[in-house]
Amino acid sequence: MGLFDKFKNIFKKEEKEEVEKYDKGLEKTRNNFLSQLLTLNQNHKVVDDDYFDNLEEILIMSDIGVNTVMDIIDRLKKRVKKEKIQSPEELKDIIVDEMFIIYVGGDIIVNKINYAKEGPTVILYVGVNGAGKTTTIGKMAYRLKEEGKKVLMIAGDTFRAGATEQLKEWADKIKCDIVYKENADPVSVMYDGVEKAKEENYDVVLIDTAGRLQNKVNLMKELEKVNKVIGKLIEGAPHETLLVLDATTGQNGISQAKNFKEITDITGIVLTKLDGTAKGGIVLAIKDEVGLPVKYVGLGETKDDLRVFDIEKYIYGLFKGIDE
Ligand SMILES: Nc1nc2c(ncn2[C@@H]2O[C@H](COP(=O)(O)OP(=O)(O)O)[C@@H](O)[C@H]2O)c(=O)[nH]1
Ligand SMILES: [Mg+2]
Repeated sequence: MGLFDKFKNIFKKEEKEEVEKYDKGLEKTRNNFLSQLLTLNQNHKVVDDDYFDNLEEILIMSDIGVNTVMDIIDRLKKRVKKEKIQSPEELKDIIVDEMFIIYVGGDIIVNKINYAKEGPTVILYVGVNGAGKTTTIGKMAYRLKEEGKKVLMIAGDTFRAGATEQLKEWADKIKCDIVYKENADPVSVMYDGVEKAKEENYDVVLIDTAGRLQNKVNLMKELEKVNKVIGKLIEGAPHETLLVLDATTGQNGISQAKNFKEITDITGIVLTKLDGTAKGGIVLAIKDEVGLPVKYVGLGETKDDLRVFDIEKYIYGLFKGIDE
């Protein structure tokens, strides 16, 4: 039995709601990718070079990333040879398996938040303008509050007009505490917020940051300062620095991730707007080409649309209907 059938059996019994969320969120990607794959299979009686050329193109079009696609194709070719596979029908299961393997590799995937053993856990959100940082913080705060945690949001983006207002709206909507200061230096807002969190025993602190400082060096200096100030108040903080990436930007997201990795110590990725793109294959490229785990995915704009990333549900969502 291939992985797809395995996932299908598991998900039939449990986690229905979660699976449906992924299912819906990946609809655009699946409609594009899976229909092309099925057409390809219909048009080819045998798995030959022409088949692989076409498959390669389909995978690249889903924004899986050229290098990652090459890896997948290589592995598929080896298996075809070894297992003497002839028809595309037989290859279907193996494509699912290999896409899963390319993500998981030999790694133990950790997408849990590294919570502090004691005191507040501080999570910093970075990423370019419009990636979805503020929205993600709103959704994340909602999730954590539902889990019973005492959550504080800090409006650390003091550059962008309206950014503080936007976070305040979220705070209102989900009834979350927030620290903000108009016309202030971001580091001073963060200082006040983290200090409050420490004194008033908050469980989790979510810090919003500005998307862009004129250049890489400035951003690096700013984040160094932020890390130093926060780390002085709470040992080990920030416990997580999550890079927020917009899935609809495709391969551009990959280069953003590589850049940010050089600027600061990124501990994970939040991939937003997966619901709004047909190029959801970017998840695989991030892991393979950037080497960072996707910890959360955004599957819509409402408070309920953030999910812990789950590769099994993702793969299932991508291939749902392949067996029909
Ligand atoms: N469809 C969809 N839209 C999203 C998602 N995450 C964020 N957005 C939208 O993307 C836009 C920019 O988000 P924002 O949080 O302001 O980005 P920031 O500049 O990084 O803080 C907003 O209109 C959000 O509603 C998502 O997962 N799905
Ligand atoms: Mg923002």
